[in-house]
Amino acid sequence: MHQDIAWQVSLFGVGLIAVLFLLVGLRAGDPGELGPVKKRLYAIRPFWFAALLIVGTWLSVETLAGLPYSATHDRADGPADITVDVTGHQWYWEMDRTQIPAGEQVAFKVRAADVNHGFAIYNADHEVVTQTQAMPGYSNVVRHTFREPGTYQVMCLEYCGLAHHNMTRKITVTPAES
Ligand SMILES: [Cu+2]
Repeated sequence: MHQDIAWQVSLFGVGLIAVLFLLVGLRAGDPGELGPVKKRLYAIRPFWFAALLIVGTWLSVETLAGLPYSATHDRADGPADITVDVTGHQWYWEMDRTQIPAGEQVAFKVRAADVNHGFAIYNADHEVVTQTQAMPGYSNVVRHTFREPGTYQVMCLEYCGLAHHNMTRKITVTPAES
């Protein structure tokens, strides 16, 4: 869904730039009167500046207010309840387990078979619940306790080639056993 929107916005932006180039190209032979044009454009400059200041301030507050992100992983304190072996490949995730009961601490042992990948787990609201790097030759362990049952999605956070966007895998968190 997000990728569709990004694609449409990019296409619209590229189209807009193309139209601007075309207009400038068509009017290239017509020098016109520079004086009045300059005067008019200079007159709207303070408004442009004010508009950019407002939009820029709003965008900064909206996007930066949550930084820095708080830690999403659990502390390593004694053995985890469940260990899941994860290996990132171009372009899929190999996992020895994708069903996890809520409330149990999981240690994801993350490796890569070829190039660097980014192992990130998203909840249903598309928020990252935890993440770590998947690197060839290393084993990175990230611990997480799923509190909410539901479907989670693993995605790759490190661009790793042609089908990077296809590196998804579902994790199903079942209600806590009690
Ligand atoms: Cu990747």
